[in-house]
Amino acid sequence: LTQDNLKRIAAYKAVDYVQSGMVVGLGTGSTACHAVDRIADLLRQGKLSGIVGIPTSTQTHQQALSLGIPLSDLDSHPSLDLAIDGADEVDPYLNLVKGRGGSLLREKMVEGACKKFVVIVDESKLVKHLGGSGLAMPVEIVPFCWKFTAERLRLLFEDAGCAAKLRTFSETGEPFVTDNKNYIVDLYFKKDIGDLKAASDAILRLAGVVEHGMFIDMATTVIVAGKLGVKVLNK
Ligand code: DER
Repeated sequence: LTQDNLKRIAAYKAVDYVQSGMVVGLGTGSTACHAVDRIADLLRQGKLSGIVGIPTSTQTHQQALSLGIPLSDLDSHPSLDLAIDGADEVDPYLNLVKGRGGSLLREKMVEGACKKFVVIVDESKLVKHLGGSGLAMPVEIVPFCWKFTAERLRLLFEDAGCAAKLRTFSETGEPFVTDNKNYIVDLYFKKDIGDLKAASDAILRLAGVVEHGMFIDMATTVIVAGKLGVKVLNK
């Protein structure tokens, strides 16, 4: 069972939650991609109908468009029935790190507007606590004086041994630019950042910050596909 097979298994299970007539948030990333494919399949087979998709990135918008899924946006549908998306990390309280694909702002807007938020992961994403695995904690910031904002973010978590790095394209060194024309600073922690809510508030208080990749208390269900089978974790 490859990791991609596990992602597909979790994604297909999540699509069982989609009922005809629903307004569905369509996530971004390699796991969510399978869920979008599956929804399109069921629409084509006539097993689902009347679905309206709300994409969380231009990438997902393109995929869904090419598959013929009817699309709309939050302006037309401010409240969604369900959203399905992947995650980079899931802690035991179903808090998430998202955004290593760079779509965290639109994901958080869409997933914050839905009644049920179903997260789909392979078991490698499960962690004891967020940000502890030494992998990136993404923060979307405005490009204006990004060094100033990156340094203020680093200082916030100096005690946790934080490094702040502007996300760039490896080949060119050019800054990564989000769908919203912003930059991303990735934070790397050597030690646990402790209270997530306090960390979130501190980050969002910085004027140059747009949003961060901690999705606290947002997931209602997490579907975990592992070698020994699929687990459904509910809030
Ligand atoms: O960037 C994102 O927010 C993605 O949803 C990420 O969290 C999961 O991407 P993956 O399914 O490709 O691992």
